Amino acid sequence: MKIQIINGPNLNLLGQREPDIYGQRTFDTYVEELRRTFPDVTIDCFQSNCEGALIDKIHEAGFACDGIVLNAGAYTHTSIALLDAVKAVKAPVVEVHISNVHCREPFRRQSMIAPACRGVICGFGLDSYRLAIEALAKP
Ligand code: CA2
Repeated sequence: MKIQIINGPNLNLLGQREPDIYGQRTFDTYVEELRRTFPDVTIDCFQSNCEGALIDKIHEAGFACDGIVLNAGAYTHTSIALLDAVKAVKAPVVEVHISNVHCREPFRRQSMIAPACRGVICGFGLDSYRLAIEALAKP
C-alpha cells in the first residue's frame, strides 16, 4: 500500500516555532517513526507553502497511490481550488490537523475541503497522521 502525506503552508516550521500548539518534533523525525509503525506501507511526504504546488501533488498522487493524508494548513479554511482537487482524484483523502481546530479561533472551524474527504482527524498532535493512515490502511 502506498500513502502520500501532503503538508501545506508553514508546516515546514514544525518543531521550530509555537511548540505549545504544534509540539516540539520535526516532521522528518516523526515520519521515520510512522514508517516503523507501518512497515508494510510506503509513506511518501510532500510539503509546500504554495497552493498550486499542493494542487499539482494531489493530482499526481491522487491517481498513483492508495490514499492521501492532507494537512492543508490555513488553506483548509479558504481554498475552493483544493476542494476541487480533492474532488477530482481517485484516491481517498483524509484531512488532518495537529491542533484541535474547533477550540481555536472561529475561522478555523470551517473546512472547505472536508466535504470531499473520506474523513477528518484533528487535535491529536502529530498522532493525527498515524490515525489517518490507520483509517486508510483498514481493509
Ligand atoms: O492544526 C493544524 O494542523 C493546522 O492545519 C495548522 C495550520 C493552521 O492554519 C490550521 O488552522 C490548523 C498552521 C500550520 C502552521 O504550522 C506551524 C508549525 C510550527 C510553527 C509555526 C507554524
